[in-house]
Order: sequence, then C-alpha cells, then structure tokens
Amino acid sequence: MGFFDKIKQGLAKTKQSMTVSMNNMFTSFTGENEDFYEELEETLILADAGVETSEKAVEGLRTLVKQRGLRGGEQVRDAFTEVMTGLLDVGDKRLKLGTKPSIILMVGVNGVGKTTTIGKLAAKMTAEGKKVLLVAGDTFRAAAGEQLSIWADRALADIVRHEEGSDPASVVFDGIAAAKARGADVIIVDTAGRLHNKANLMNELNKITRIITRELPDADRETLLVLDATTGQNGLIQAKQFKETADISGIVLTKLDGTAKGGIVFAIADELQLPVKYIGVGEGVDDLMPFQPKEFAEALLQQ
Ligand SMILES: Nc1nc2c(ncn2[C@@H]2O[C@H](COP(=O)(O)OP(=O)(O)OP(=O)(O)O)[C@@H](O)[C@H]2O)c(=O)[nH]1
Ligand SMILES: [Mg+2]
Repeated sequence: MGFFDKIKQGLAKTKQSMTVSMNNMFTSFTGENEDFYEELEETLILADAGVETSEKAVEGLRTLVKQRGLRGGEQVRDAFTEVMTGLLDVGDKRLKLGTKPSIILMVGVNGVGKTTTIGKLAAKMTAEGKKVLLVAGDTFRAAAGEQLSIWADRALADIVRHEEGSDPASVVFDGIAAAKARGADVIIVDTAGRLHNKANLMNELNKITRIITRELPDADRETLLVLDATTGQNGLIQAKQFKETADISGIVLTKLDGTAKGGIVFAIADELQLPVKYIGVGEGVDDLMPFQPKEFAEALLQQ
C-alpha cells in the first residue's frame, strides 16, 4: 500500500463521519450561503477540531471564496483543503537529529502509545542504517522494560535497562554513557506515563532533562509529546500541562485509526502552535507516518 493510501485507511473513521457529510455540503454549494458555512463549522467541531480552530477555518474559506469568486463545489473543496493545510503547517515537521549521538525524549501520560511509538521509530531509523539505543526510563511499571526490550529486538536496536523501581535519571545517565561508548547515532528515552501523581511525573521529567543537558550539552534533542487522538480535547489539556514543564519540540498523535474525531489534529497544531511530527495509524511496526500537512489534508478532505 502506498503512503497516501495508508494515511487514508488510517483516517477511514474520520473520513466516514466528517468528509462524507462535507461532500454533500460541497455538492450543494451555491455561492453566498450562510447555512453552508454554519454547517461546515459544526461538522468541524463535531470532529473535534475545536471551536476556535473551526471558526478560523471557516473564515479562511469565506475569504478565499470571495477573493477568487468561487462557485463550484469542487473548487470550494480545494480551497478548503488549502485553508486546512495552512492550519497544520506549524513549525518544523522533521526531526532535527544531526549530532552523534542525538537524543529523543518521549513523554506523555499513560497509555497514549509512547513505548509503541519508540519501537516504530527505532525500526525506521535502523532501517535507514542508524545505530539506535533505547533507554528504558519507565522503571515505574513492572512490564515496561520488558515491553521496550521486545521492541528493541524487533527494531534491531540496543537497549539499556535497569531493574524495576530504580531511578529513571540514572538509567538515562547509563544510557548516554553506553551510547557514547558504542558510537550510537540516536538515543531514544522511554518515560513513565503514570506515577503516584502529576507533580511526581513532572519532577521526574525535570530530573531526566537535567541529566541530558549535563551529559549531552551540545547534542540535538527532540522532546516529543505523545497524544492519543481518541482522547480528543483531553489531549489538548495534557499538552498544555506538559508544555509548562518540558520544552516540547513536537507532537506524535497516535491511534488516529481508532477515532472518528481526527479533526483533533487541526486543534493541536493551531491551538498549541507545535508541529505534529508523526501520526500513528495502527499497532504495527509500519503504522507510524511522518506528518505532511498537505498530504494529510488531502487524504482527509478529498474524496
Ligand atoms: N490502534 C492503534 N493503537 C496504538 C497506536 N499506538 C499505540 N497503540 C496501542 O496503544 C496501547 C498502549 O501503547 P503503549 O505504547 O504501551 O503506551 P505507553 O504510552 O507507553 O503507556 P505507558 O507505558 O503505560 O505510559 C498498546 O496496545 C498499543 O498497541 C496506534 O497508532 N493505533
Ligand atoms: Mg510505555
């Protein structure tokens, strides 16, 4: 399956609920028509694109329709796709990992897909010929290290792991030392999503961040916040909390295949002004796609 078809398949539920009703709207578009714009905004909000972002989208379309004197439904659909692409086009979508080693810190609340995303990302990188080392920084949950080990095997990556309950910052310290000694290109750090409380979680992330800054002062670093698309607006709230503590460089939005409310991508990019760098469209190793605004908007909005 091609790249584009795979995204389309991953978005099937959202397409079914959102795009199908938009198709009717575009088909019956007759120029100046308030109902059209209202209905479009409602459909976006229902797909979790958020009130502000949906308003912005509709205003953007209204402007283009006027400017260009658009009449036909397909022209309007194309203009809408253009507006929606613009909303998604925030910041640098590519990972900046130029130094050797460079480091990725994966953060997010429990169950969003951090460990799975690390496995998928590691597999992509080793396939490109990079030497990847995973660090099992989630020492809180009993099965976490084992889960990461399985992914390390599958992705042909190295792993540094301590026993359950040990200090995550010290695992990260050892991981960095091992990466230097073994000449790894990329270090990917898994972190716990669940601790006794939120303050603990944020403190721990701070500790890990300090170790990285001390041990790898000049390395390129990506701090990726993983959000679960099926949690909708909750994900946005989580993101705002993480943004206060960690210097988030981008978002990975997982489980788009599992929701009819994929419009959340627009709210995330637009409200947080953080680039979505990858999307997860399934549980398999190949189900992580680099995020490209234009392809995404087309896969979602074109028939
Ligand atoms: N359908 C689907 N499932 C996914 C995707 N990404 C992850 N999952 C599933 O989500 C579940 C949780 O994933 P994990 O990677 O363990 O999540 P985590 O953030 O590491 O969780 P904690 O370690 O408990 O904080 C697993 O069953 C994954 O297979 C995705 O893109 N699509
Ligand atoms: Mg995990």
